[in-house]
Amino acid sequence: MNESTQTPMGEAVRDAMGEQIKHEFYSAYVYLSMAASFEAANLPGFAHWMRHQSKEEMEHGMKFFDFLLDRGEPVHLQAIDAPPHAYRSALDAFEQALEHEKEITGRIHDLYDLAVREKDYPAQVMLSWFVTEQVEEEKSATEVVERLRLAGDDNTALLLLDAELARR
Ligand code: OFO
Repeated sequence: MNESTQTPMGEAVRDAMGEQIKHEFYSAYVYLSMAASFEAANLPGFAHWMRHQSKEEMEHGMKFFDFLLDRGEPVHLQAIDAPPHAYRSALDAFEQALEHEKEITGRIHDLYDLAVREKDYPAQVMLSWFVTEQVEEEKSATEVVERLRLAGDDNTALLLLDAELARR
């Protein structure tokens, strides 16, 4: 292939974005694993929420993938770790989901810091979408965690919440 004629990205930002593709697809795996666990537990609404989330994560990964290609940079995909697959309860799964989102928020903020330090303005603009998105991601996981805590051991409340999440 011809060499790119575009303004090159700094190596640090390029490598960190390449790494973030892996984290986003790992997130997709985490949610897909949770979806399987909810399907097995006969909670299709929670499973639907997780499948939807998993698809969103793949879209996040593709945003980084396309951004690197749009900048004329190479993409070297990395191995994705296996996700956890055992959850004690719906609450346990959603608490893990929330913790995972907080970790991703930290990674996005680190990436943004790096783009600022490297004076990569297009990367800053692109990453600002992710900064906003992480607020939404933490909010939607927190909402379910809090409602599961309210439901406690009440299976009727759990099934009502399952029916509600099926409409996501
Ligand atoms: Fe859940 O936002 Fe991407 O990883």
